[in-house]
Parts: sequence; C-alpha cells; structure tokens
Amino acid sequence: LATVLVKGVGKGVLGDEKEINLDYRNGKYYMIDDSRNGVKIKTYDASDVPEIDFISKYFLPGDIMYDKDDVLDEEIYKSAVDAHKYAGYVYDYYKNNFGRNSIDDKGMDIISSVHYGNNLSNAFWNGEQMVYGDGDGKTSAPLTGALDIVGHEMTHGVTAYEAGLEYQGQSGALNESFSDVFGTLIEFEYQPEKADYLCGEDVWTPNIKGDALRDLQDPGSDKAYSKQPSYMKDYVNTTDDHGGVHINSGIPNKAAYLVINSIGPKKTGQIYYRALTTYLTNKSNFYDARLALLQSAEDIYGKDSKEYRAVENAFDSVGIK
Ligand code: ASN
Ligand code: ZN
Ligand code: CA
Repeated sequence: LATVLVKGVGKGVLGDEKEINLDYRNGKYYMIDDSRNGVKIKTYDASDVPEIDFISKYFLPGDIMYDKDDVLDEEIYKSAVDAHKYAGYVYDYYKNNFGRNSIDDKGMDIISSVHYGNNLSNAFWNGEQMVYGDGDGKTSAPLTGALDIVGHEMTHGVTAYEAGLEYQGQSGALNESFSDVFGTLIEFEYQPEKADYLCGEDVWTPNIKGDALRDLQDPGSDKAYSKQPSYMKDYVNTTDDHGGVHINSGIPNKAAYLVINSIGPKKTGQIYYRALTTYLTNKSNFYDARLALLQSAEDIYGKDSKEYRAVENAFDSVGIK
C-alpha cells in the first residue's frame, strides 16, 4: 500500500499555526513524520488508555492519530500537533549538535501519546515513549505546548540509553537536571526569541503570567511552583520522590544556569552531552558530575580554557566541590 509523506498544517496548544509532516495513506492523513532518514515520529491518542500508574506499558501507546484532511485545527489535535512538531525539534537538536540518531542513537522511532489520564498536569518518559497529560486548564494547559517539557521528557530517554543515572537520590537529581538543562538548551535553539531559564512556563497556570514549574536561574524563586535549593548546604534529605529528585535537581540546575550564562547554550550543550554520554554512569553523584563536566570541558576546549573555568566556577558557587 502506497504511503506518501505530505505537509499538513496544524494549530498548537497556544493557538499557533505550524507546518507538520504527515503520512497519507488510503484517504487518511496519519500523524507519522517519516522525513528523518527512516526514524519515524509517531503521535498517538491515549484517551482510551487506562491511567494505571506512570508506566501503563500494556496499554500505551493508544491509537495513531489521523485526520480526513491535512488541516489539523480541531481541539483534539492541538496537543498532538505540538508533540509531533516538538519531537522533531528534539530529534534535530541531538542530530545537528551531536550527530545523535534518535533517543537510542540507533534510529529508534519516536513515539508520543497525548490525552493521557484525566486532566493530568504531568508528562513522562515511561521507559519506551513519551506520555503527556492534558492538564486541567488551571494548573496547566496540555503539556506538549512547552518545548522545554518535550525536551525534558525525551532527554530522560537519552539519559536512560547513556549514563543511565539511577532515579534515586543524587543520581536521580542529576537525571532530572540533565532533562531540565537540555529542555532549556533546546528552547534556546528553536525558540530563541522567547527562550528563558524557566521550565514549563508556556503551559504552567495559563491564568497566571510569568510563573513556571521550575527556574534554573533562581531555583527558589517565587516564580517557580517547585521551590528548590540552589546550594549544597540546602540539600534536602528526604525519602519522598525517590529521594527528592525534583527538589535537589535545583543545585545542578543552578550550576548549569551559571555555565550557560558564562559560555552560552552551544558550548554548554557540547560539554553536557559529552559528560552524559562518555563519563557519567548509573550511580554518579553530584561530585562525579563536576568531574565529568570538567573532563568534558578539558577534552573539547582544553584545561586552561574559559569554558573549563566556567564549569569550575559554577560548581564551586553551588558548593559541589
Ligand atoms: N514530569 C515528571 C518528570 O519527567 C514525571 C516524573 O516524575 N517522572 O520528571
Ligand atoms: Zn523529569
Ligand atoms: Ca523555558
């Protein structure tokens, strides 16, 4: 059966129009983007998938989304259009900057399921694919509307195939931090006119301006829903949330902010990617991350470089030394 790559248009969560790649087959336009040398980006509807836990592996991905024409402007398509478009940006970011071919670097297809759960203001990587809630319209809009969130979730996949940072304690907080950092770097690359150090600002509390889920620049900020420590002396010892992975990520996040602010997003991406793929392992802690990033900076820019010193100063500042 013939399948043809076609361009369609869609409307995203924020009402913005964008071009998307679709697969035309037998009178239907499927949300399959087969424009990246064999890596298919596929977007599914998880409306009928039971919300069992954060995994739901037996039931996901749900049903592949399609339309009868190439204009995807109805309400149900909004979160799908952004999941589809932004998954492409994230693929392109990793490919163009690091030569990485998809989440596993072996060309795996990229699967996203939208409309998961009931008014769920959350998103996740379930070990195989991305899963996105619609939000309740008050706490958040559908989560795919934020490129930094899509980048965050896909980066969990990259991390799983690379360093493998165990989702517990300091390695778990690093896992979270790398997701926030690359989510932000991807935002700088594809939305430079509105890029910032906030996470999830585009969808978080649609009725409140200027706030967000987290803030890399000032992790304890009033703007951030999740108040996080910025310094090692404020590290939170807890058994909640796998040892506070979404709290203590504030400390390496603050360090990453300082690095980006000093040498820019491009060089920061090179250093962080090399650390994630070459030096960090499943049990790495914050101090190991300092060493891994310093070694990466040295490998790429040299030991007496300003890039090396930027990493050193950043980790000194937050007390990881
Ligand atoms: N949104 C969360 C995250 O990606 C979901 C989770 O706790 N894994 O970190
Ligand atoms: Zn995460
Ligand atoms: Ca942001």
